[in-house]
Amino acid sequence: MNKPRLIYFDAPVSRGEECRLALRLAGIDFEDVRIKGADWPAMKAQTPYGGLPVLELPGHPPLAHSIAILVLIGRRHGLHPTDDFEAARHEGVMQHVEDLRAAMAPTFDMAGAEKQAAREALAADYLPAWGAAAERNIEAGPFFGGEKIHVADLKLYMAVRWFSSGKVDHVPATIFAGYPKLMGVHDAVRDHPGVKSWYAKS
Ligand SMILES: N[C@@H](CCC(=O)N[C@@H](CS)C(=O)NCC(=O)O)C(=O)O
Repeated sequence: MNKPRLIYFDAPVSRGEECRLALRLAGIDFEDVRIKGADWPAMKAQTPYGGLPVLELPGHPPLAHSIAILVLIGRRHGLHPTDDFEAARHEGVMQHVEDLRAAMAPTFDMAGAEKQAAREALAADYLPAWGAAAERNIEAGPFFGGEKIHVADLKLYMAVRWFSSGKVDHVPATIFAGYPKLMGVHDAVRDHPGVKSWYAKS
């Protein structure tokens, strides 16, 4: 292995895409390994914890769990706070995004009326509470920690972008529209030159 490899599914979404964006913003030349769904079952047990993304760095065992990957990239490349308390605050909001994904996850295996009821219940209660909690933890903006982009912003961006896309059935695309700081983080990441350059490449 000559250069870092980021292994994820073949889709520009979620935990894998936020790690790709972090590597891009860090200026790291990496191999963007995209796994087809059909190949995953045979690979799953070979990964550290049975999930993707996995980051492979020359000279190290594979690293899993998106927060660990993001924090490592961030610490090494100026995309995670150097102050330990502020760093922990950023790790907290990243866990907040993981909590959101965990709340949504059971609905992926549902269909029909069951899925609709579960999603509408989340949209009525959990999702607004999630947005309000994110909002009150964002300081002056435009990013989570202020003027500078960090890896935590990438994780917030991917979460908000997912809902704003309108592709989450039975949840209004405007679910987070009432949280201007949260939407501000989304917009600031979307408009960041490094992020724009990643999407311009394809
Ligand atoms: N805590 C892990 C979760 C990893 C995870 O569940 N990844 C999903 C894709 S976003 C996955 O690998 N799903 C397939 C599976 O669990 O078999 C992280 O933050 O990376």
